Amino acid sequence: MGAEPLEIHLDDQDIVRSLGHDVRVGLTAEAKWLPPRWFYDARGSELFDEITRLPEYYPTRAERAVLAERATEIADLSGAKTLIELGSGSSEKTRLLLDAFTRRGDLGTFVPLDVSIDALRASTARLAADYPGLRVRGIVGDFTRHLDRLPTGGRRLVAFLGGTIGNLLPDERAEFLARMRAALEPGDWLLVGTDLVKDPAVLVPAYDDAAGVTAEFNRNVLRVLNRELGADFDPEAFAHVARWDPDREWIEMRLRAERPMRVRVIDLDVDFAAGEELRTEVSAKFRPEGIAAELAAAGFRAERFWADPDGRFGVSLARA
Ligand code: AVJ
Repeated sequence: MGAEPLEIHLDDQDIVRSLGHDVRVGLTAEAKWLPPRWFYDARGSELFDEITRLPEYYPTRAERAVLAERATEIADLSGAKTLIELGSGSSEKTRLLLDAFTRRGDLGTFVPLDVSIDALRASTARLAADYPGLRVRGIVGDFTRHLDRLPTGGRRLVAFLGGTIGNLLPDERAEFLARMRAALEPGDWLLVGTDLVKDPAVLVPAYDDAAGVTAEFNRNVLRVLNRELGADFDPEAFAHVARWDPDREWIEMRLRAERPMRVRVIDLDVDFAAGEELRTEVSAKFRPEGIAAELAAAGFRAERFWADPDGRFGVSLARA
């Protein structure tokens, strides 16, 4: 059947407009910040793939262990005909689900949605080649903005893996889950992966690896700003910071200006004091009871929760 042409809801103009908006809001704020979605250009998506193979970065392996064990159960319980994956990236772990659905002879369509057109092009081509008979409909879009563009009809399972839901702030997360629920019909399912609260001695190195790949990934957002908005950041003048916030139970990635700087972005002069930090990502860690409560508050029925044997990462299956 092969991959269909990508459906593009985020074109270059959109990207520049919405990146410009985020820069105006985030870089003029008292405490500077940028949303993490801008990491994922072609290079950023590659760096993230590299992160998933680092010894310190356990979430990908832990989630894969859960999916390997539960994929058949997920396919049986949901009986889905369409698998939609939000923030799909390379869709590597999703193959475990595709294999289980294929064994049932059930799945008709796979719909990966991602902000990175390059990552999607590569993954849809590979998947179409490896799963003959599967209809692959890639959507270039942002899961916080384009939930209304998901295909309707048939029983759907929406997979939101990797712990990416943790990149949303608590109020954004509640809004996202409510909108997700509204986009689904009774009988549809949501599968969501969440990294779990654990010892900061394990958490922090996962976001500050010895090889410095995460530091490069973090600085990549400045390269994106330079390219897309003609900014003049010197990425090397920013140090990578990963910090555990024990009250909010999240990891923050920051970029710390190593000297005073004035950076030109669009029509803004952005001043950094020496040592000033720019927050580039929040990655929330969860407790099982908290996840269940958030799903219920959004109108989902949490049916299953599985963690890997070391209790590092959880996967929840909920019914709309
Ligand atoms: C893919 C968003 C889940 O938050 O762990 C990896 C991204 N950031 N290392 C995460 C990330 C730094 C990752 N998510």
